This record gives sequence, structure tokens and C-alpha cells, in this order.
Amino acid sequence: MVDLAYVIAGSEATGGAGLQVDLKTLQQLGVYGIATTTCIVSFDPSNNWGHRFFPVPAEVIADQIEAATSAHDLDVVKIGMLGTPETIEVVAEGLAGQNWRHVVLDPVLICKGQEPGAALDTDNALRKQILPHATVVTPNLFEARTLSGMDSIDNVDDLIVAARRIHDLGPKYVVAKGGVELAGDEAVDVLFDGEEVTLVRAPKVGNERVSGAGCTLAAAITAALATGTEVGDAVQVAKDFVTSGIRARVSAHTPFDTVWQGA
Ligand code: PXL
Repeated sequence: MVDLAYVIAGSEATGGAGLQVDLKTLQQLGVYGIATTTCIVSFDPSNNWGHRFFPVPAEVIADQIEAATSAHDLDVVKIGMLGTPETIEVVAEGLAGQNWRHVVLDPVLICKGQEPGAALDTDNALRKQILPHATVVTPNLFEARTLSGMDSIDNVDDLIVAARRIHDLGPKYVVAKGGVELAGDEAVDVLFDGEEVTLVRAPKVGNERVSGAGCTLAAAITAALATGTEVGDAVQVAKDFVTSGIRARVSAHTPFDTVWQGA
């Protein structure tokens, strides 16, 4: 039978991020995806594509988790945007209902359009209630700075320090992503397993950020883990997948191009 993977994430109405990207990625990598919706993000075309954010009520998230985990024997889950402390609470409770072979956390922190006051509560709740249960966490540069408490991350050595500090918060593996923002010709990610640092590199494809790259990478890691691949190899599979998807990017009227998961 086909391998299954579960995603708990937000819906993003333009199709370039969130659970839409997760499900496309899982499907492309031959894994049957099941999704629980935590929030609905509808970028506003008349307001510079700013975020409009609607959290799904906690009891409806609990119902979805109940339905998904009752319908299927799931052991690998990817967590994307949660968005509020209430959502984090209900997802943490839902996860605690069973054992997971892998919990992949894309620690989506702030979303423009959310109240700044609420964002700090959300960051703290994520750090306390979800991060310690993650087997793999995939912070980008901004998230790595926030989670590590570092003022700046300017090069790969800094990114390694950040990955070590984030590892101290509880996850088994940290994949800290340099992306296009660190100087150099390569997009470098740091994989830290608590002992060894591995650098995962790919040539940069242009110097512009592409929407959905983070969701695609974490979902591809999840797909590879679902099929029994070890973490180090899963990260490499995902890096190759996202690099091909960025090369074949889809342009849109939004500020950034978006990854094509079918490449
Ligand atoms: O790429 C981060 C992200 C994840 N999930 C949802 C989003 C975004 C960014 O906008 O809207 C639902």
C-alpha cells in the first residue's frame, strides 16, 4: 500500500504556500496526503498582497484531527502555520493522542496582518508546546534568529551556531536554511543532529525569494521520511526537489514567483 503522511497547516488562497503546497509535494513524491486546516490566509491584492488571516476555531481543528487520525494509521506528520496560541494548544493536545515516528515542524512564526502582540505569544507557545516534540525543524533565517535569540546571522558559521542553539530547545534534527539571503553562489542549509553538522548545498537559482520554498522543502522531507528514508537522505532528496521546483517556478501577479512541485 502507498505510504501516508499527515499535514497540519494553513490554507493559502493563491496556491503558493501552505497546505496546498504540502499536498502537491506529497503527491508528486508518491505519498498519500491528509490535511488538517488551521487557518485561512487570503493575501489582499488591493493592499500590496498583505496577509488576511482567519484562524479556524479550535474545536473545528480538534474535529479534523480526530477524523484524520481515526480514518488512517498515521505516523509521520508535518506541521506548518498554526498562527495563534489557541491553535497551538489544540494541535499539541491532538499530537499527544498517539506516538509519531516523525514530527516535521516548519516553524512559521509571524504572518503580516496578525496583531504584533499576539505574535509574541504565538512564538512562545510554539517554542514551548510544539518544538520539543519535533523530530525535524526547518527554520529559515528569520525563524532561526528568533528561535536562537541571535541578533544576526550573517554567514554559514552563524547559521551553525543558531542550529546548535535551536537543537537545545528539544528537536532531534535542525535544518537551518540560509536560502538566498546569505552571501555566496550557493543556497546552504545546515543540518545538525546533535553531534554532527552537515552542509547541504545547491547552486542559487537567481537571488529572489520564491514563495512556497520552505513549505515544499519541509513537505518533501516529510514525504521521504514517510517512505522510510533516513533524515540525512530525506533532507538531500528535499533539497534537490525544491531546487528543481524553483528552476521551474511559476510566475504570478503576487510579489514572488512560486515553486512548481511537478518539475
Ligand atoms: O510560507 C509560509 C506560509 C505557510 N503557510 C501559510 C502561509 C505562509 C506564508 O504566507 O500563508 C498558510
